[in-house]
Amino acid sequence: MFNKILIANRGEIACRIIDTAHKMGVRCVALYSDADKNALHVKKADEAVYIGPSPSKDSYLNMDNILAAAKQTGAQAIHPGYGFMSENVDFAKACIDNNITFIGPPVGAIDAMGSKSAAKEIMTDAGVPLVPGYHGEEQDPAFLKQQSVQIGYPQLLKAAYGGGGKGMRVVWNEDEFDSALASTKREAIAGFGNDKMLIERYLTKPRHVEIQVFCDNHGNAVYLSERDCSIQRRHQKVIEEAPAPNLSDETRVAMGEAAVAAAKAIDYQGAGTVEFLFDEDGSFYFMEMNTRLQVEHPVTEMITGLDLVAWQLKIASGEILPLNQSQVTVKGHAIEVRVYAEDPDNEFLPATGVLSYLHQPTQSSHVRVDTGVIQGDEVSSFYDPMISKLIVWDESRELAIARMQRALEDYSIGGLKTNLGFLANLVDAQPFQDIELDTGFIEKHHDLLFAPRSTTGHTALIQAALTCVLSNTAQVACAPVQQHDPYSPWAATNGWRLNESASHLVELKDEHDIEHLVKITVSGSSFTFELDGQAYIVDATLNNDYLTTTINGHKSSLLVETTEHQISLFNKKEISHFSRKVHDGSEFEDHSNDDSLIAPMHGTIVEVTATPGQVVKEGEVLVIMEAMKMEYAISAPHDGTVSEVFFAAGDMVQDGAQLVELCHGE
Ligand code: MV4
Repeated sequence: MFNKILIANRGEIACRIIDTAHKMGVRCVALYSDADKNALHVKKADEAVYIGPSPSKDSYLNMDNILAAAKQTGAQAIHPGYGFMSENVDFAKACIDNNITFIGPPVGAIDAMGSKSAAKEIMTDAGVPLVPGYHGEEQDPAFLKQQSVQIGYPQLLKAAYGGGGKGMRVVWNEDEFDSALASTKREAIAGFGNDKMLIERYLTKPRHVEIQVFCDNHGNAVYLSERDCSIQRRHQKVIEEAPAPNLSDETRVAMGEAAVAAAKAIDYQGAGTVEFLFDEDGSFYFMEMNTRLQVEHPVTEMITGLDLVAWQLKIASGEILPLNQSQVTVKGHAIEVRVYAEDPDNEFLPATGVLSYLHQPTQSSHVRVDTGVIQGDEVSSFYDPMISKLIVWDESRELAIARMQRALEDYSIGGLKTNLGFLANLVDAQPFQDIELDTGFIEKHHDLLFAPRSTTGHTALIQAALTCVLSNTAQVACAPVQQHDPYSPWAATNGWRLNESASHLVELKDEHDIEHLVKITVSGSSFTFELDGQAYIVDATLNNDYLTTTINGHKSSLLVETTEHQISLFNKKEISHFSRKVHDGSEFEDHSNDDSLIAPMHGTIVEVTATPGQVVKEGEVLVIMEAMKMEYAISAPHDGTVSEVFFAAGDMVQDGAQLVELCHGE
């Protein structure tokens, strides 16, 4: 096994590789560009080497700088991750020439899969099923026309050196062929420097099903189940799952064995993915082979319980495969979504900005988040704007979908647009849940997937909820404070009872009778809202009937009116009304540390009624503090004796400061 490897990548995959390498006792060298000098993968690594300016071509694609970094640090091997240099034959060769192990397939295998037509030739010899068509050397247009007529329509013209959906053209009838061939060849020359064409019968509603294969350097090969990646947008995968639903066991085995045959046909070593088109009639056809670890590999890890990066390191250092085919087991169902900084309402335009708020779902054996960013990081335009991969696992697909729905509800990002709402619509969509999967899914269900998650704008909800809370008249989420003096301001049942977590739940109903549960977290003098995966940092003041809010930096004011059960917003011409419900606040009760009464926010101590040695009853007010122009009672969460008091009237306290220590008993 290696002592030290260099990761020639960044972001989540670099972090993910480092995590496994460290578990195996392997030290890691990270690379960073100007934009990544404070990135998470740099912090995680044992060493880090600057490799150039932010643009990829000057850094993560700069072969000389990468190799120089490996030699400078004594890295014995390089893991390319995915993208960047992961399928670059020249880079793989350069590693070998510098006596550095390339953690990936042999150069010959990368080369062989570089051309679609060459790959198909190899697959034909290996008995791997291909879509009926032509992928030969003869490229005379008249000859190709003959082939086109024989294959029939619709058919697909594909550039042999194309990829990711580029250099493809659907031909619906014979009349279209000549012009389609000429234009696709021109595109191929411009895009790939090679206009060799192949022709295939066009499958109109295929699924994309891929097989994970692993081969060692001793002739062993296994497949590790399959993944369905049919739901893509412009050839970018959006959601992936394993195993592929609704496949017969016979099909699974046949695809797996075909994938292994494909890998063996090119003397493959390491992790590979064989992609198939799965037709409506149950047939499957080789599409292409990817000679790298895929972005979506975690769903395979979740159902097999294997660490594929660990397998890569073992195989690259000459070990034999850890399991044979009969030892590979599959349990449950896993789903992955790719969380992106992008705007689904604006053609998924990449979004850039600072992740001013980042709340991820809690990780567990069911929920995994692979990410390369933390709150406060900037998502730049230099690299792929993926924020994270959210992966869930459960015993069945239905349970995994439910897990994903909850995880997406718990995922909130502030500071830039994300696709979280779109992803939530996707997993909620009945056609997805009914396994109506094919590569045209997003186009076909566009309206369903792009429907706003709420008919009411988030701004109005925030303004209404804040009016409700700041007006101090509404029945907001709180439990009534202990009535020790009915005339005291603390007798009011509308203050915020503290030593619970400083969160509030305001339930509003809009004019369309749609209910909205608005969770408000107080931190310092600001409020944080999480609505449909979007987080908002808000400052607000209510002076008489004027509410001024600054929402993610955008300031606005409006007239508001509150009655017993209604909040009205008068925003220029637009008037909106909300009705509200009372919550007892118990859903936010937090007894995690009952003996330490803490300040739930930054504020000033107004009165301390607790004294050391004092025996108190549950609910007895011990401290009164002021914050955001309101006063709050902090009461004893249980009977006990005050053991220590840490502050006095007039003191300023920070959010989370311990105010009183209370012990059980007298
Ligand atoms: C096809 C096809 C239908 N029929 N080939 C897209 C890019 C490359 N992976 C091959 N692709 C396709 N090849 C035949 N004969 C449909 C696609 C295709 C597709 C395939 C997998 C996942 C998403 C896709 C989106 C559009 C088209």
